[in-house]
Amino acid sequence: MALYSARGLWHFLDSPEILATTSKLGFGWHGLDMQHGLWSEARIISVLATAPGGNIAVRLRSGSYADIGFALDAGAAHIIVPMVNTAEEAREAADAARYAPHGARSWGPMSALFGEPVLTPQEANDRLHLSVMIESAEGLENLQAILGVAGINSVFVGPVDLAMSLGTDVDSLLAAKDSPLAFIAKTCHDRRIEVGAFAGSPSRASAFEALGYDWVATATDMGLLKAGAAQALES
Ligand code: 3PY
Ligand code: MG
Repeated sequence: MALYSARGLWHFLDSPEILATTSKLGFGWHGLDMQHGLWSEARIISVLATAPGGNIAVRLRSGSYADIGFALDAGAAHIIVPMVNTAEEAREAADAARYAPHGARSWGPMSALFGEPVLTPQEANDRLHLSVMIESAEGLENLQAILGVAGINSVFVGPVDLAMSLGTDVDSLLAAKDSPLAFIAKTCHDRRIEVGAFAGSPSRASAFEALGYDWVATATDMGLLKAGAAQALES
């Protein structure tokens, strides 16, 4: 079963209001981007304290123990770790994200401050969805080893970084015969691991879905704002 029921919206702007407004429009999930977007730690904490957690994914700045611990303490149920290039990096992320005996996360049920129930370590481990980003030639090369790491729930592809790393561009990568993007989807599915991708536009979202991707970010808040503004000016 797919992680999310429909296409997602990617948020660069750190706006609880945009999140609240768009969350009523039927997107299947919302990605909050701390790596390239404006989301600060304070904003993530306030949004996770009030927003329904189930369909929010937080893309972290890095896979460091500190960044992973921060987002989970703040109440994130799904974290996306960028640039996971080796099995070792995947193992470090999986370890940081779960409490013993499945990992080495430090106890931090900060969301209890906002009235959320305190999850037991087991409940927190079970609830967590950990996605690792494949977005480099090295990550692609090490895909099988990365997928072999216990505790990785899904893969999220960053096609822009991947294309740059492979010396091509996203549309060529999507259109390529024997595309590495198709290889990633098939390899994940062979191991019963779901695979998502940042698409950034509905047409690219369709292209990813045609390659078998389970969950895609179909648009960005900034993209929609610009497109809407341009359309208003034209008409
Ligand atoms: C990429 O395409 O590299 C991304 O990280 C998308 O945000
Ligand atoms: Mg990237």
